[in-house]
Amino acid sequence: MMFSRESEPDWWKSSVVYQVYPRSFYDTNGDGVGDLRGVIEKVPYLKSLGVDIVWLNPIFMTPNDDMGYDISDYTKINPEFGAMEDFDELLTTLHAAGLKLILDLVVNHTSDEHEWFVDAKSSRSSKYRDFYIWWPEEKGSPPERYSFFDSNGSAWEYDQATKSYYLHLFSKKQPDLNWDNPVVRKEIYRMMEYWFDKGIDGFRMDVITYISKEIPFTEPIKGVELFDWEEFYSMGPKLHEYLQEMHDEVLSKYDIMTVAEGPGINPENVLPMIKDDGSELNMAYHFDHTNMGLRPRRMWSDEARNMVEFKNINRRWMKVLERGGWIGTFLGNHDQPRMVTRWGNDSEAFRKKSSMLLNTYLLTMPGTPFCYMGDELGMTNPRFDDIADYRDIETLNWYQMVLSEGGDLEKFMESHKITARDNGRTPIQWDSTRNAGFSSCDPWLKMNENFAEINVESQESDPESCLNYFRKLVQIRKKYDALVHGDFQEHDEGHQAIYSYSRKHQDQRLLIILNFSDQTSTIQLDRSFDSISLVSSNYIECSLDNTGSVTVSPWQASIYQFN
Ligand code: ISL
Ligand code: CA
Repeated sequence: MMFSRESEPDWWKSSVVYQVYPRSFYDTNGDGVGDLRGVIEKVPYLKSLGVDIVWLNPIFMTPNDDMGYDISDYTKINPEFGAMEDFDELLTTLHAAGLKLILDLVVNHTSDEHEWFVDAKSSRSSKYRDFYIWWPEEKGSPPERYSFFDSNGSAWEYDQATKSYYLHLFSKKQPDLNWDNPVVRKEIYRMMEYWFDKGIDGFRMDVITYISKEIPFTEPIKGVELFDWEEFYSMGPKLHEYLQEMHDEVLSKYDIMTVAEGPGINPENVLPMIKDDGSELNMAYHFDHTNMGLRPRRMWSDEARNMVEFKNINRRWMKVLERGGWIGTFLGNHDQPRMVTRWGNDSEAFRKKSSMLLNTYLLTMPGTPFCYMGDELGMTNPRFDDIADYRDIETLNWYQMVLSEGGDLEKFMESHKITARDNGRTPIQWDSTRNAGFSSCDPWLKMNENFAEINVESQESDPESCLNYFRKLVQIRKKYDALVHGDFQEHDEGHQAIYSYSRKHQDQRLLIILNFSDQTSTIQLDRSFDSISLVSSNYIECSLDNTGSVTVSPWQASIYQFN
């Protein structure tokens, strides 16, 4: 597969992104909630990782119905996280350390406590009424639309005061904005300029693919599965018109990066949104792998670990790069379980090896790597037994739905020990003291009980630790341009467990072999390799003779250089 991109590499192509979920990063004022001063204090740690860009999840005023993805004021800092002065100091400190900062743009919806919605809801003649999407009751019931989070699954909430329904694809406290209203778009662009003028380096754009709705709503659509709704809601009729307007009005005026969180995108429909003429956004990331094999409400199935399908998905997305697009590569984030639990093996025997393998995957694949806080340590799922330990509206509302349907709660809880979003939101494990050094008081979400074994302090001093292996991989990514701009050539595509590929750019040739399994395997690569040398491996022994025959140990990840 050939797609070496000779064009001048934009800084966001060769950068490594590190995602900080501030609520769970580090608490400096003893309220059990991470804060901006906590991020400031940990900038030396962020710098030590070698990463280039920090992506902060939403830090704005919010009632926390969806942990900050329900914004009630876009230019005020959530007081739980601190004040604007703290933000200004954080930005200055990150820039002084040579790190860039991107924020989370959540403009598909606001909180229902945003002044726009409070006013819009007060009267049908409010000047903000058309900031949102209403269905007056005299038109009868609105056409069925699915809400990802709502406890009754419906995306329409009835408002008694104005005898109308309003649309919310997420919780009823997250009313969707009406992007067809030019005044809404103007307000959003002004808000974006406010943050760009403060010096931020870009935005990760929350469900940006949903902002253009199919209005007027057509007839109800029946029997749609959960992830098909992502397809249905995304890439609406005016999405490109709005993104091009956003580009012309705002994005084009700054040296910034933009990344679309892209539920519902596919390798065929995504290109217009991220083509390399820069007329819309810089890159996007998809969910084809993370949704793989999951049933509605993130119920687990063994298909979720089908490595052949995982490779097929990646192969389809490589075509986007071939055709001039750019993607973000991730396994973990604040909506995902811990990657070593979901994709690796978090048992005592293989947790470290598989964590190193997954970070090798992230840092050697094409596209910009998005590394999630704590995954550099090999942090695992907490596997909460009790629904009372969960805080995420998605899990709590789905639990209520299963309960009201008389469904199998035990099966739901067993599945969510693997798949629930809270698994990736437990506080960072800094050391082995109380609350893992995250806070002086009990945190907002229970710590993972294994923090005495898995924490930054114990790994800092261990040259063989996940943390130090992550640092090494970041340096390898920076050393070899082939890992950023090189092409992607697979070997042994059909293997159920081994993922092997080479990356080539100018005179650089790297071979990566990853064994996504507990078993030792011997494979015959589909070619021989001249003068091959080991660049890095998570095993001491890793034989590869120049006939292309290689024996790989469980969860072995090796990077070779060859001519
Ligand atoms: O809910 C989904 C289907 O399982 C996800 O694909 C969802 O559409 C996607 O993860 C969007 O997530 C983003 O928007 C949500 C917020 O809760 C998430 O934290 C954020 O990442 C609503 O703002
Ligand atoms: Ca705090």
